[in-house]
Amino acid sequence: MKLTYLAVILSTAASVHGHGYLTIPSSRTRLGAEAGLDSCPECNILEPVQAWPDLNAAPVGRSGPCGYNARVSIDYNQPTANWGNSVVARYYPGQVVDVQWCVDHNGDHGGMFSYRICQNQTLVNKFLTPGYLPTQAEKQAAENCFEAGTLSCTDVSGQDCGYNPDCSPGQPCWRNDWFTCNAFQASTRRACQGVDNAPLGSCYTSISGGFPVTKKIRIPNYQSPHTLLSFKWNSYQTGQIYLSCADIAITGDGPTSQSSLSATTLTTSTVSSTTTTPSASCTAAAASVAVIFKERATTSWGQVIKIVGSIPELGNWDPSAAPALSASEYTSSNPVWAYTAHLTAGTSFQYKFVNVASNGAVTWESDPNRSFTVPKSCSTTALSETSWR
Ligand SMILES: *[C@@H]1O[C@H](CO)[C@@H](O)[C@H](O)[C@H]1NC(C)=O
Ligand SMILES: *[C@@H]1O[C@H](CO)[C@@H](O)[C@H](O)[C@H]1NC(C)=O
Ligand SMILES: [Cu+2]
Repeated sequence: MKLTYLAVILSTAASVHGHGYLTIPSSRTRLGAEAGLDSCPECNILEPVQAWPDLNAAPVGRSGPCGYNARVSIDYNQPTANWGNSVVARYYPGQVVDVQWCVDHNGDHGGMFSYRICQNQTLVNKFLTPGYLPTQAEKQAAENCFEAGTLSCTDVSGQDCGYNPDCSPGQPCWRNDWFTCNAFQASTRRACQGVDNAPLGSCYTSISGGFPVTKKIRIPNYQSPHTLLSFKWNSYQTGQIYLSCADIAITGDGPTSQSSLSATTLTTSTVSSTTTTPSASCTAAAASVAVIFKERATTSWGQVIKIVGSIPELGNWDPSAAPALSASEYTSSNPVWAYTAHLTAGTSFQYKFVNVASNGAVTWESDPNRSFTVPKSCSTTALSETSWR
């Protein structure tokens, strides 16, 4: 896996600026920042290493698959009271989920990033034992397993896979430019947009404000009540690798909405009526919550209702990036559009519905903005049906 250790003599490009970390699902690093323990969550850096173009060459060292922040001397591979004891999100095998990392305005070093899941529970358990600090050898063994478990970007059909190491050097998806502008070395255009077209500060970094980088991953066909999703960003511009991880569950529960129940429950002999009952191990404070929106809006053929709002899951106010509602329940007498979002518990946001015509023209609902706070609950939450205004 790793060959030789090449100590890279860093140029001044390394600087003091920072950088990036996994934000959705909530990484241990994010929890460290929210607990007030980590004053620079984007500063979890493995350095100096050869980060490019051989993405697997560098030994992971003390950083491990969850990251070590030398600024604040926090080893995120070791569970503490603030992270690692319970899961922050529950997924099912094969589920396509939104993930997000946050890159600092001043620390976009280009390169490629990947999401990884190690399917060897024996190796992962070293990182789940309360108080236990994994050894360097355990960190490396786990890192090799995470590398082997890289989640292919192309597993999610239709996704733009620039910046993901699915492909080989020379292919168009093999990228080394900047995430924020697609303008590597265009210094005056630094951090102009963000790949999500989200405003600066849409996610938290301590130095210059963050731009979210939102992607989808497909959870592998693997089950574990507690495992880790590891994020790794290989910097192009500096000899640095950024690592963080989130505690997740992958269980066979599958979707709970009526429309998708059939396929997953018919084969099960013990179907119960507990589709919205949180399981005993569900940690209410940190779960991903299914939130159902229903909007009554009479539309003409070719028009689509979308929900657009202030969080990445709702397009950061960009209708072109916002999810469309489904018209599967729509009838002329009951013109209802519906959408189930998977949102982080406790998130507050504003939103509106928009009507997008087939030619792309967008009609917004009138003011004021709607607002909602995701409950800290593991159950599916259905908002009251609203009407176009
Ligand atoms: C998981 O890792 C352990 C420790 O390295 C190893 O002994 C075991 O064979 C691995 N299991 C699988 C299924 O690869
Ligand atoms: C709704 O939110 C948008 C985006 O934050 C903002 O520009 C607009 O002023 C808000 N509208 C009202 C009426 O508050
Ligand atoms: Cu940096």
